Formats: sequence, structure tokens, C-alpha cells
Amino acid sequence: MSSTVGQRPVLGSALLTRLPDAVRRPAYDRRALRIGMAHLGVGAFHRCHQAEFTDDALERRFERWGVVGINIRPPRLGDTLGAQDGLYTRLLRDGDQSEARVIGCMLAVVDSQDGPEPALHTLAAPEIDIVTMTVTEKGYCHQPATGALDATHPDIVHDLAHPAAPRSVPGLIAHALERRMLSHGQPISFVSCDNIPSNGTILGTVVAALAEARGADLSRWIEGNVTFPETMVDRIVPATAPSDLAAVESAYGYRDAAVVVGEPFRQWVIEDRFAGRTPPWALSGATFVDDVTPFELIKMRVLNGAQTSLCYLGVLAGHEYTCDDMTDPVLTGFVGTMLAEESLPGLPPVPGIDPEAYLAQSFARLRNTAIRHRNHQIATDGSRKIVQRILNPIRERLEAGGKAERLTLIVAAWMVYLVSASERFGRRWAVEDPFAAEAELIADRIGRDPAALAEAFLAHGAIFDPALAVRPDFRVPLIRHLDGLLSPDPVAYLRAMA
Ligand code: CS2
Repeated sequence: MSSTVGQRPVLGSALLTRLPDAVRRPAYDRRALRIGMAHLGVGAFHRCHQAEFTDDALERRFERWGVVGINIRPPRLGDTLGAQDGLYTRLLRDGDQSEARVIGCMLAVVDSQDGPEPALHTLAAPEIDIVTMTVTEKGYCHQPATGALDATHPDIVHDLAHPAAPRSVPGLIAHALERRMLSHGQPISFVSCDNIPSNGTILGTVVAALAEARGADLSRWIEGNVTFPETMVDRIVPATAPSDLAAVESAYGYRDAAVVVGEPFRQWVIEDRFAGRTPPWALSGATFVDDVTPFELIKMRVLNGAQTSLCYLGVLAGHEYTCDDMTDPVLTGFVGTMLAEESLPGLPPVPGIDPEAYLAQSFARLRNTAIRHRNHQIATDGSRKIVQRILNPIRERLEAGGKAERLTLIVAAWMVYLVSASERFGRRWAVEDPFAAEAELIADRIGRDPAALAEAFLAHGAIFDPALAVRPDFRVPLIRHLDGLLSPDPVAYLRAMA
């Protein structure tokens, strides 16, 4: 199908053979492709990462690995990807270079926002051997501090009472597995591609907790037939902007409502633990390993640690994008020294990766001016991200007898970012974070008192490990940095620190 809006055709199967030469198209016969996988949570990151690995694999060894994309939350997929036969343009940009490719592996989309049935039906289908997923950290309904299921989460309370009509992601998976067990019994692997530590273990734990509530048969069947491998995923993919859609239309002459834009760099490290068939992702450069942990740690603490640090400092310095932050020597000097002196020393050895080179490469990636990654986008859900990116390195470093002055300043910057969204601090911007409302109450109650603000934040055990929160070598610099960053000229404070 392909339709025409004005003079410009819309991307779809009929347009595939008529694309301009500058747009790379699938080199395999898409009409012969059959469904073998599903993806839960189709957003820009999936389209620019796992789907591209799958297309590369299909081009090298053609097997049954077509994808069904499922969304159970907004946005709806039918009107965009669905109307384009699952096709979309993936742009890679670096400086003034741009490379366009149409990705072909998504054969169908399922919108399950109005009820679980369409998603359940797909996940329980015997031809689905693998489900990859990107549902954000909140989607796992776990307690960040322990990794256990959060039984007080409203969707989990609902799903425990109504297991056949699930609302949560773990509830959906548990019920789909029950249907599989009771019908065909085919094994399946769930591959979490969310940027959270021990993603597979967390997923397996929350699903097992719901399955247990259904009875021993289901738990036993899951143990024998389902796996949840860990993965580390990496590629910087900012939210698509209207100007990206316009760029495709003007450069290539067709309309595409599902364009994604990413950087050239990509990495995928996957724990080799599958219940059945595995796509030949290794042929596309993915690495299968026994232990993902060291890869996950360096990625979250160096690349993501830099992004999180720069986003708060960048907002305070009045910058919009990461690449703007990277032109500010005060920021790059501070963050570079912080990572080299306080984050790298605590990392375990990572097979095949030199930490200093990894840091240099990360900085080079963040300098890419063609990637417009908003500081406020990276700051979203910061209360979750800061634990693995900043707080865990601080705790480990202090416990080992070191100092973590600079990492601690980032915690203060995050607090200033949160309180600045409150009425009492002039609502300088809006914050999207599960902790935002709480932070606003703290800010309105306390005002500009660094010691009292720190005290109120540190009392939140779900974010701050109590053993860290009581340490004077954390609290004292935190209060000092809060005082400095709450001053009228936070950049001057930072410059003095740098
Ligand atoms: C970013 C990540 O928004 C964020 O939290 O730090 O999305 C980051 O771009 C990716 O993890 C890179 O792989």
C-alpha cells in the first residue's frame, strides 16, 4: 500500500522499489519474510537499534525473523508505522554527514492501548520465539532498591486480582505465558533492551512473582521453557523532531511519519541464554557473552554518567542540547575529570575495552553536532537514572576509602534542577519524573536552605541507599555544592570547582 499526500508519496511497500538511490533499502525479499519475533514498546530507540541489527542479520542470513511491533501505551502505531506497512526511514547523522536507510523487518503492528487482548494474542502465538522489549524502567513495576516486584504498584494490585485482564507489563507477560503453557507449550525468550542494570534478572523476577500467584504449574513451566537474558544496548537516539520528517521529505521526496535519527555508533551485548532459536544478530556485530555486567557498568557510568551530568549542568548554564554542553570548557573539564578520577577507577575490567579509550570515544560521540539531544529529555526520570549512573559509583568509591566530590556535585545539580521546577523557586522549567511531585513539595516547604533540602531528599530510601545517606563524606560536600549551585551564578561556582 502507498498513498499520496499532495505531490509527495507516503512511504509504504509500493514505494520500496522506487526509492531514490541515496536511500538504502532492505536487500532481502521482504515478501518472503515471516514473523518470528515481537517487540513490546515500539519507540525511536527500538527502531534505530534492535530493528537495524535485525535487518543487518536478515541481509546476511535470511531466516524467519520478521517482527510484530506492539504498543500497550501511547503512541498508537496503526496510523504511522501501520499505514506505512511497517516501513520507516532510519537516518544516521554525524556532523554534516547523513545516511538514510529504510528498515524492513517490522511486518505488522498491534495497538493494545484499549485493552490487553491484542497484545496477549500476539505474545501467546506459537510462531513468536523471542520478544524484545523497551518499556522504560517504570514499566517493570519493581522496587529499584531491591529489584523485587512492587506489590503496592496500582497496576500490580489490579493484575494480582484480575490476572486474565492485565494492565502492567509483567502481568501481560505472565498471562501470555500461561496461555502458551495451556495451548502449544512453545519455549520463548524475553530480551529486555531497557537501559537499567540487570534488566533481564529484574524482568524474570517480576514475572516469576506474578506467576507464583497463579500456582506452581506456571512457575515450573516458566523455569523450564522461558529465559530472560541480560543485555547492554547503546546508541544515542534523541526524540524525532518535526524537522527530521521535513528533512526526509525534502531530501528524498517522500513522506514518512516514523523517521528515526541516531548516531553512527551502536553496540549490543547480549547474555547467551535463549530458550529456543536465536536471530543471527552476531552477524550484525552484536556480542554474545556469559556476563553482561562489566559492559553494562562502563556504559552506564561513563557514557550515561556523562550525559546525565552534562544535562543538569547544561540546563543550569543555559544550554539546550548535549552538543552545546560539549562546547563549554567549564562543563567538559569538570565532567571529564570527574569520570577519569572518580568513575573509571571503580570499574571492573571489561573484555576488549580500554576504559580511557572508552571515555575519549564517549566524549567524541557527545560532541556530534548533528545529534540534537535535549538536556531536558535526558533529565526525564532522573530519579531513576541517577542511582546507577552517579549514586552507586559514589557509594562504592567512598566505601573503598576514596573521594567523590565531583560526582556528589552532580547529585546537588540534580536536586537544584528538581526544586527549580517548584512554585517557590519560580517554576523555571517543567520536570518529568516519578519523583517530581514529591520534590516540588519538598521545595515549597523548605525553600532555599541547602542543609534542610539535602536532609529531605536523602530521606528517600528508594533513591538513596540509607548507608550512603548517613555518610558525612557524602552529606557535607553535598550541602556545600547545593549552596554553591543555588547561588545566582552556579556556573561561577562550577568554574571555581573545575
Ligand atoms: C540517555 C540515553 O535519555 C537518556 O537517559 O542517557 O537514552 C542514552 O542516549 C542511551 O542510553 C545511549 O545508548
